[in-house]
Amino acid sequence: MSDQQILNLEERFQQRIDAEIKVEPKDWMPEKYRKTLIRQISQHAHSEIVGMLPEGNWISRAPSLRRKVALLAKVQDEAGHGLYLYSAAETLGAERDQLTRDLLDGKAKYSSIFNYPTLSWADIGAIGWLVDGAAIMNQVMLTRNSYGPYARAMVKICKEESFHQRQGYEIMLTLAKGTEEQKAMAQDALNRWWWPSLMMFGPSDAESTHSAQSMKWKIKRKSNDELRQQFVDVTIPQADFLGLSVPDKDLKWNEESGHYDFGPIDWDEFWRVVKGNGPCNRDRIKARRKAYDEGKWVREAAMAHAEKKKERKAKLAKSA
Ligand code: FAQ
Repeated sequence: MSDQQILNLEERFQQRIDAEIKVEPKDWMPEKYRKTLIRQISQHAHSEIVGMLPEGNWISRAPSLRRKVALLAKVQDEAGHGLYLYSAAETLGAERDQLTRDLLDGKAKYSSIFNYPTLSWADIGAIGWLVDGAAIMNQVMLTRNSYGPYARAMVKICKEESFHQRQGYEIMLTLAKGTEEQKAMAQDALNRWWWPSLMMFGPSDAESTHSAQSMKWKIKRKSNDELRQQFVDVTIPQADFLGLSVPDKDLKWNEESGHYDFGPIDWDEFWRVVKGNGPCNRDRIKARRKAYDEGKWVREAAMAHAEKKKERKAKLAKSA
């Protein structure tokens, strides 16, 4: 294809995006659009799968049967989200096994937030409230992203994330209205998860390398900073209702802008965690590697079963 033909195709592609027409797997798309989506969708899928680990740590220690059932269901939903997202990446030509190996080899990113430890039961409440709260804030915009399979997967994911957020907030509410010791646990969890939750939205708009192009292609509809501000504005009244306070001495309501002003984010910490040097990065990858190695026989058995089924079907077709 000549450069001019590619330029024409790109122009037509952008016009379709501007007209809010969804891109589907068999449509022509610029190679960079395809690669950007594979990068973002696979990072998101990896985040869901790695995100099961900090919570999985508390399934056997949940304080009641009801809490255990809800947490099990939540962690199971996260596995499901990972699977829808890997499937969406496959529609773009990515191979699932390669995506997994990129994660295990440290080549692919996943959300910084899952590299922090869950030290107490209150952390499960804080994750549901803050981490799922931040995830929804970002993911509601993704239900309207320009790539059809990703947008459709996000609709179901957002419904489930909303249940996750509520179960987390309910845990925080129970602790905050409980004994002094329980309230202190809830406050301690908020202290530790607040800033990492704000970091989840990614670098500031000025430092965000992909935002401009992704907004033009309507993969992203809102910038990292816009979503972060929206999250702060929604979450502070929820913290007030709990009678807890966020660990930010600069936080204050700004009458003029109609938003909360908040203090500076420690971007050195963010990049340290993203680059593999957070408190739990090594443990997380080690756990995923172990699961991959121990699951080898399951993958092999599933492949052998699929092969047998295919052969049986071919035999039946021949004899018909
Ligand atoms: N952690 O140019 P930008 C969840 C990287 S799901 C690590 O702004 P972009 C559910 C970024 O990849 C949570 N890396 O990038 C759950 C890029 O690096 P690259 C995950 C980060 O893509 C809840 C570089 O920095 N959600 O929580 C992070 O335009 C509870 C420059 O950044 C999604 O993945 C970070 N926080 O915007 C599960 C949603 N932020 O690739 C269990 C989909 C940025 O060039 C329990 N993703 N980076 O090497 C997105 O919306 C976007 O990818 C952003 C980043 C907004 C995350």
